[in-house]
Amino acid sequence: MGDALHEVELFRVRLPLVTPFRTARVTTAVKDALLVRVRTSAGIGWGECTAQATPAYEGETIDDARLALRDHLLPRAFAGADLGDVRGHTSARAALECALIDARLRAEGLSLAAWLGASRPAVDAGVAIGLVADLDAMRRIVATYVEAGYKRIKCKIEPGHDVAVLTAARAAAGPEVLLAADANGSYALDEARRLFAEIEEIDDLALQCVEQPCAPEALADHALLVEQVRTPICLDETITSVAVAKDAIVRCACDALAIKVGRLGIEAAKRVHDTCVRGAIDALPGGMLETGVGRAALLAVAALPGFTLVGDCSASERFFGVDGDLTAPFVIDDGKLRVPTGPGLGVEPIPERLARCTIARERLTARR
Ligand code: OSB
Ligand code: MG
Repeated sequence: MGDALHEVELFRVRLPLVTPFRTARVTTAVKDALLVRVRTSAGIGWGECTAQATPAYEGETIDDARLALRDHLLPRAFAGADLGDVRGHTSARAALECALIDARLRAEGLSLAAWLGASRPAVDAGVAIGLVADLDAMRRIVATYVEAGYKRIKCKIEPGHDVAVLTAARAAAGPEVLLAADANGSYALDEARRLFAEIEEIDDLALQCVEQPCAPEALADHALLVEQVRTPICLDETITSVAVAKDAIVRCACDALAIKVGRLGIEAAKRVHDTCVRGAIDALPGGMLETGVGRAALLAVAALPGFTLVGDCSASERFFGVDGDLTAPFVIDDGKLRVPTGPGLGVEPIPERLARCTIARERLTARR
């Protein structure tokens, strides 16, 4: 961004979740995040590191991200040096990038969405539902979200808990709502083939897509599935960089991409979006259980025109309860979430909430 970086504060926050969120790989009972607050020559900016507490979804954890920031990324950033010689640690880097962009755009009075050239005033709301043992309970949850106006319901699935989950969700959701499945890479290729054979036999299931059926590195397996099944395949975990996104597209390993701004960073997310547009590949905005800080960045990016599919943009209440988010809550209105219009992210943590949720805090400067 060109601005001199003076000081960084890292806030490790912990927010209670309204209900535990179970995927094929991990159950999240409380939401941990690392907020990055920068002070630059332009002013103050915020970013959220969306790495999770455990390495079940991606290798990089919150603790990894903190050390990568403290020991590698921030010393370079304080020195005004390029970050290009640090490999990986994309979530740590993304949080810092977001905070620097936020500070710059606040100084310019420009919203992140406007800066990105994203002009949708609001984004269609979609919600993710964790695995629940009791299908009757799941039907009630689905009905609640449909009632709230969500346009897309994404059900977590795993081998052994898939077809019944999706059938119950479709029955509760009715025919209008988009229904998707997210396997979080939990199927071997032959298991995935059986899954698609079964779901494609059920009339009216009409899945929008299945997210990440096989392992993140299994590009060849996903390419086979794209060739052999009718249901659209969406890659999530696989998409760690612009180059990998291009690779997945040229190898025909996906019909759609879930673009995670928290993981890729704002500029790379925009570039993956542009790659999807050029390659005529569908894209959806992917969530990471963000607090309001990360959710603001997610919505600004999701306002870009190449997001052709409804993704994971849900209201603050979904995960944190009515007044549980760190920022003023994002609310669902007529099936949509408004894209912030204020300068930068357009939101910031409410000081008392932040203080209440912070479990560790450290201040880093150029001289340590
Ligand atoms: O696989 O899409 C995923 C949450 C954390 C990490 C990975 C994923 C998810 C979700 C929730 O599915 C999406 C959301 O934030 O609504
Ligand atoms: Mg996913």
